[in-house]
Amino acid sequence: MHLKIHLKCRKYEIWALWLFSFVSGLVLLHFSIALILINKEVPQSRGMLYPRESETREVRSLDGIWNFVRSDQTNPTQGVREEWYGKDLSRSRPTIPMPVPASYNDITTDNLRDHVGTVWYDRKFFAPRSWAVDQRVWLRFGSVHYEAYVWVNGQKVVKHEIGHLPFEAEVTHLLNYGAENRITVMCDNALIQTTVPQGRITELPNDDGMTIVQSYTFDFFNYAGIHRSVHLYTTPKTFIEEVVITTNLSKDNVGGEVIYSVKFNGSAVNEADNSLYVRAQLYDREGKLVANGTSDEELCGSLQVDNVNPWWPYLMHPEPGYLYQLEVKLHASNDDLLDVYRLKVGVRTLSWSNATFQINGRPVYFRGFGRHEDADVRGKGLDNALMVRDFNLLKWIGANAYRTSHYPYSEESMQFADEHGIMIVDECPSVDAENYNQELLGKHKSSLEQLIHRDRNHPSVVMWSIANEPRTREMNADSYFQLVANLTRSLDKTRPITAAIATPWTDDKAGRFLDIISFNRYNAWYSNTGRLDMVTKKVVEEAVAWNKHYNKPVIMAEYGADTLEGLHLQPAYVWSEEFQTEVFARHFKAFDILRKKGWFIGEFVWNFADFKTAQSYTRVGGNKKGVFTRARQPKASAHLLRKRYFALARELDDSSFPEDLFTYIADMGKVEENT
Ligand code: BDP
Repeated sequence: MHLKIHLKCRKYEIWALWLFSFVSGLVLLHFSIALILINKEVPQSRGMLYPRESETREVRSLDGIWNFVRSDQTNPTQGVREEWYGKDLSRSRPTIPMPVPASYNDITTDNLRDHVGTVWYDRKFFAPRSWAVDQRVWLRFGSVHYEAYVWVNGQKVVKHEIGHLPFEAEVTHLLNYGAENRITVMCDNALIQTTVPQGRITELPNDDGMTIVQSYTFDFFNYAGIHRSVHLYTTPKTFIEEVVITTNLSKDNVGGEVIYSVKFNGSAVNEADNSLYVRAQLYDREGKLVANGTSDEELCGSLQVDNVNPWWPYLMHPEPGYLYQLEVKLHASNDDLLDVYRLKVGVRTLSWSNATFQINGRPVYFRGFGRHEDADVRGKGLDNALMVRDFNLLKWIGANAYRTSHYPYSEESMQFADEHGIMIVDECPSVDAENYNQELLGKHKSSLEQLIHRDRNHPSVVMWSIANEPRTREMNADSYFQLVANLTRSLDKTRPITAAIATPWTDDKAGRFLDIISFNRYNAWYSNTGRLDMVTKKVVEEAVAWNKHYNKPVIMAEYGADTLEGLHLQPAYVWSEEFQTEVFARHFKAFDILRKKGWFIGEFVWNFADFKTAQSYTRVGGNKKGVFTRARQPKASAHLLRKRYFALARELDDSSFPEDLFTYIADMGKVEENT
């Protein structure tokens, strides 16, 4: 019912908003002057444990080639009104094959790339007969961008708004067991002033009449579709719904503690029966049992680990990314085993002050990247080959961290970061936020609630980023960010909060609500273009000013220069490989001055790799600020950055240089002797 009402509203909303959105910015701006933002509760996520097989659970992938239809841009709700979900899509419209997971934009040769509005997917699958008995079946999406409506066998199942985040629903009662089933998904990519991130839809005259155009201020392509894996999985009737982990270390890092809290769900269990319990067992990398215990009545407990192997970041320890396996067994009061779920756990502590950020009691200096989930053809679709290649490059270059700019990355990549000791600044999908309004605030908070719910157990996640480049000088930015930061803190007190800010510190109204200040600045690129002699001092001055103003640790979260691989110009000139290299070197000088001050705790290059953007005359095939090309090959600057990051690792973390870091030039001993 709710779905229908929503869709009906959307019919008008789409037309109303699409036709009048060009004035909506103005209207919202006017309203916002008088608007008082109210702190409303956000819906709480439930469940959503990553699908894993166990002796009580089965997992099946629905990835593959689905059938696909694009709606008429001027009639985005037609499929809903005509109930396309009630039968095979191919009976309503001619379908084309579409891979899942993938963005749909770059798959075909026509202008599907710039389609605005709804598209439809469907496919068939079998539900085995064995699933009919005594269990539940769940349908889970890793992410669909931006908004998804899902039907199974013509029955509505779930609706989810905000891309890059998982959602799921129980489908036990909707499946035909031992028979074929159909899943249908409608996906809407429209971004308006109350979506996260924001965008605008306008109607513009073209050569044949009118056309609908999506625009946005953020600098990456609004790829859309079923971006991550689709799973069916089973659980027992009474099952483990959530596991929350926190960890502690003794002062000398020898004793570890894993504190767990489990939630179960299950109507089969008598409400009054509070003698359900959890057995928790912790295994080390070799599979040896190192701790075990039984929960209290609330299903909480803690495990003590002697001679613990703490989770350390890459290059900070010879064995980075150490993970234990926690086995959680839910038992009935008569000791019957109800459900088993296993997850990886890293034991580490975080602490921060106005001058430092520490992991396991040791100060951290971040050296890393802003990144994107982006690749040729598949867009933002999950791609294991790309993910593994990217982690190889991160390790090759000596980075210890990245920010998930500008939205949550795949769960698979978060698990990979845990395993490889790469620290994550975990960012929600708010980018370039402006025209602050109540609806936007609700969704922004919800995006953080969902993100924290999803990622709270990852040792790699060391910080929450609550926004990228919000317009923090605007009216209401202070109350807006106070509410967003308060919610984040209330959901997780174990990690600090940051936001990447580009508003000059003099005008900023959000920094005081953060624990760590991150700033983005493009000296010699967007300001004083080409002036390599106007970088170092400016970076030092700005970082010092942020620190003085807020008395908090400071990170430079973005700096860089667009670079066309293969373009060489000496002396250095914008867009050339020489220029990017020089821009980096001028920043390194600033960072080294800043590092001595103590409170400067990290440098993040923009960007790890070239990526696609909307079409514009400032972007040649996309944003070219990558240290790697879009095909993940190094530009000249990558070799310089590698030397810097390993030099930092040696100085700060006592790690050694890789053998191939320096190319042989001459016998340096002899050269030095002769000078
Ligand atoms: C920054 C944004 C980032 C852009 C970058 C750029 O945070 O998303 O891609 O500028 O213009 O302002 O390259």
